[in-house]
Amino acid sequence: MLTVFSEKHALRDAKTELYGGELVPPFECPVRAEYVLEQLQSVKLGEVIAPQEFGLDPISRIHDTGFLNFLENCWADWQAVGYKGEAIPTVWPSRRMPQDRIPNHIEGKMGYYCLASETSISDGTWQAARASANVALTAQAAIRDGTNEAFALCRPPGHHAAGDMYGGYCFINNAAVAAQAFIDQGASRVAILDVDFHHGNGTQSIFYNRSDVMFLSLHGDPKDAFPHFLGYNDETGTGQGEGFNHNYPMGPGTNFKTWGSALDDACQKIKAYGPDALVISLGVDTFEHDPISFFKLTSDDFTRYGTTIGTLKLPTLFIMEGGYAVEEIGVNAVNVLQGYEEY
Ligand code: OKP
Ligand code: ZN
Repeated sequence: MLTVFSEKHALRDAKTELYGGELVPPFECPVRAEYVLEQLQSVKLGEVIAPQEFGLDPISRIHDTGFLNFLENCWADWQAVGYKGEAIPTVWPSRRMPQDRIPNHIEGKMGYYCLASETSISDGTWQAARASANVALTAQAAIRDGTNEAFALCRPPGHHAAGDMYGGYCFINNAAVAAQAFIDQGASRVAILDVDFHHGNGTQSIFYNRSDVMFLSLHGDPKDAFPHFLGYNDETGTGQGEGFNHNYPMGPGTNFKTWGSALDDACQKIKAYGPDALVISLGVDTFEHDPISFFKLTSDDFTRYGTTIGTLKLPTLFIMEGGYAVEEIGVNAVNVLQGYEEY
């Protein structure tokens, strides 16, 4: 399988994550991508290429221009105020406040454009996020040009990023940008299957009122898991999008028996939808030893479900999302890709 990878991922190297009231080293760290790269090279999965530059146009199809300008300038604006630490918001437009005023001060801007404050912004964040989107778009272009499957080794991840919000370690929604590129190049329908442990709230919100992109997500029940405020199974889409959003929230301790049945159900819906392309938001934080998640998939389960995805026989773009058991992240991610190829 073709892989796209950018060394620029390493520019995303924040020193802090707000976790349990402490500032700790981020779970979403550069070594994650290096371990996945090492594993796919050691099993000789296939060619690894660097991304092309696509510019901001395909990203602007998904993200608000004000939001992208904010991301680009956030770190400089934060430093200009004289703050010493990494950029973390402290105030939000919460209930009974207007949702449409954008403050001038960086402190207010951050709250306006942020959905979760664990994710610090620092030097290089924007450059790495741009490179990550280019990785997704390069893999997408390979599929458009006739390659049946490709792996975008994206970092930072993207599925929590909405049209105008970052958070949950995500800045640009790589999966959404790639799905939109398929549509803009003539695809009638695209399905996005999100198998990351966390609900892909950003992707869901981006396509919620559309029927040309179906979103399906298997994830920890938001009653108990991040992002906590989206991902319930009664969220089925609105307007034209009604019936094109499918959530499978599952509780603590969920094993492959339960998870695999949800996947089978999702695959049936994808088949019935008949998409021209399938985008997989591939997070491997469903792993039994993941430090921030509560599902119980084993390394072998990743191979098994890769094969299930392969049985759909669709042009498939895998996009790396989460996975924080870094020692095993390479084996687990590459197992999915090898399982897919086995079919
Ligand atoms: C990003 B991705 C746990 C707090 C979780 C953020 C998790 C972001 C996950 N106590 N904080 O979907 O893997
Ligand atoms: Zn996740």
